[in-house]
Amino acid sequence: GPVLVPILGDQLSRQIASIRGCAKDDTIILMMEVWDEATYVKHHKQKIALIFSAMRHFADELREAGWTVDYVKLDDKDNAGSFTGELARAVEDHAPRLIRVVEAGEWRVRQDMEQWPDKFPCDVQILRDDRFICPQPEFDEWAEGRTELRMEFFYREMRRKTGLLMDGNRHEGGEWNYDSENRQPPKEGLAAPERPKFEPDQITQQVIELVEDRFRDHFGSLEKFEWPVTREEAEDAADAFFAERIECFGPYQDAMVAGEDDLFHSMLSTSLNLGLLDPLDLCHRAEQAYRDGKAPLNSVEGFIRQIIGWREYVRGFYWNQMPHLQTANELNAQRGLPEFYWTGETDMACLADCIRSTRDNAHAHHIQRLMVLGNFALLAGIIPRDVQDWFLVVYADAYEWVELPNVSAMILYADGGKLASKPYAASGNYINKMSNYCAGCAYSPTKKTGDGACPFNPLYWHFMHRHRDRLEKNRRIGRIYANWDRMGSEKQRDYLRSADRFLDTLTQARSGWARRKD
Ligand code: FAD
Ligand code: DLZ
Ligand code: SF4
Repeated sequence: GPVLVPILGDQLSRQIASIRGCAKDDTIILMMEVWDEATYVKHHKQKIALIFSAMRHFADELREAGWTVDYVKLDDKDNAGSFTGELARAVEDHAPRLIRVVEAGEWRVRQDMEQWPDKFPCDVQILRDDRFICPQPEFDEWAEGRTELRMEFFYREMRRKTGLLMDGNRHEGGEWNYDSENRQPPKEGLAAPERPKFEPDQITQQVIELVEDRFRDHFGSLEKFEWPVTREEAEDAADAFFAERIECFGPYQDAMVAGEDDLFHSMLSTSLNLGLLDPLDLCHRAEQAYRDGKAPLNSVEGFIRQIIGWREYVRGFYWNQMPHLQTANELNAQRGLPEFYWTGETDMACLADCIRSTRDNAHAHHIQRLMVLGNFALLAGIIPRDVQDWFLVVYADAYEWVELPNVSAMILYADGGKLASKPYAASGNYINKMSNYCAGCAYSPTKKTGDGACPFNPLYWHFMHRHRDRLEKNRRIGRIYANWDRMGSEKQRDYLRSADRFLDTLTQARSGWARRKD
């Protein structure tokens, strides 16, 4: 029989290891739209549409290149509903001598995959996903014996390994990291050049109809579907970023402007995670922009750090820390997710805008995820599992390997500080400085307690107070308690009472938004 090559929805690259070295006349490529994957959480409608459309386009691209593709659509009458079930059907149909597959990106799927050698009457080869720069054994070796894992040191290793922004052994410009130059607040009227929008073609339109029909009760809007769905479109999106936006990417990386949903961000995460773009290739192009004098070092270094630093690092961290990362709750957070995360109905202007963008675009940029949506969840003590489900559902770029470390470890400190040196807790002052949200808000960021005070202010002290035992010992945050003690007990009581009163007003989300009840 032939070689059977299953390609999962986030493996849409013709350079993927499972296809490399196969012969066209001896290989059947299997792609599967399955109910299990589409509903293990109730993904944003745009996320499902994006993945199905990109899968269908990729199958066409493979066929045009001469490959044989067995493509199973969601509505095909005999669809078994799961990867393993569909693979069993394909094994019946094609009687392969070998199944050759690249390891799944997510724990859940890899558990299933590891059963395949026992389940099927042919050889099964599970290959390493070499789209990532750092192989897992290399990460595990680096992490071994360290109690704290810090991105910065890992990142330097990746710079040496890839030679990006290196001049022999010297790092470009004399600093490894230019983050301190990447924190400019938005100027009045700050806006970015329009990025290319990709009109849904016929394939995408069909998929959108399918999603409207079959996933009606999922979160999110499908009105504005503008994602690149092919490698060609993704390359166009990257071209536009390198031509028009990378210059300001660095300085305004942490800025937020109401109604400006992308600013100078690349908007390439969905394409990277699907496999339409290659991470290392993007980094080389960024470096070229710097060498050509088209973009400053702080922008280019920042962009490269997000990819060979953060992106590689969270992936290594995920596999290093699973499965307990999923259940870690070191701060013992016990409050259910507030309903407004789904409805956007809150008087807090910053949160309302971030949730609107999330609903309309299946996207929010990094600092919105971290310092608004994440910061609130941290301060309010929301149950990690609830927050994880929300982030996994709502973003078109969300896969557990990248979502979970960012949510559990980066924003919630639920891992007790293995990944982050301190919780990213901030009061309204930070959001006021880095955005124009507060001018249009029912609350005042300068009012500390009582009616009309920005809820982030009392929540910040409530958080610090309730975690004093743990955080006071932390070098990077412990000094805060001197300010708290200096306030005196009356002021402290004001803060705590204001926070409690606010927390009492939160309505918990009804169940059924994130997971199916079946
Ligand atoms: P840019 O700002 O242009 O950055 C360039 C690239 O760097 C991104 O495309 C992405 O691939 C990578 N990158 C940047 N930051 C991170 C990071 N912290 N971790 C991993 N990669 C990073 N990113 C996802 O791809 N999927 C997720 O599910 C996801 N969940 C997140 C949850 C939280 C709570 C936080 C704080 C961040 C999360 N991120 C996630 C990281 C980041 O917010 C997105 O990658 C980014 O907003 C995507 O937009 P962009 O392509 O315009 O990014
Ligand atoms: C996210 C997703 C969705 C919604 N649907 C599918 C699908 O029907 N078929 C598929 O192959 N992949 C899908 N994916 C992406 C997978 O969840 C992703 O490839 C694996 O979870 C990675 O481990
Ligand atoms: Fe957000 Fe507070 Fe500013 Fe309102 S005042 S926008 S709640 S930070």
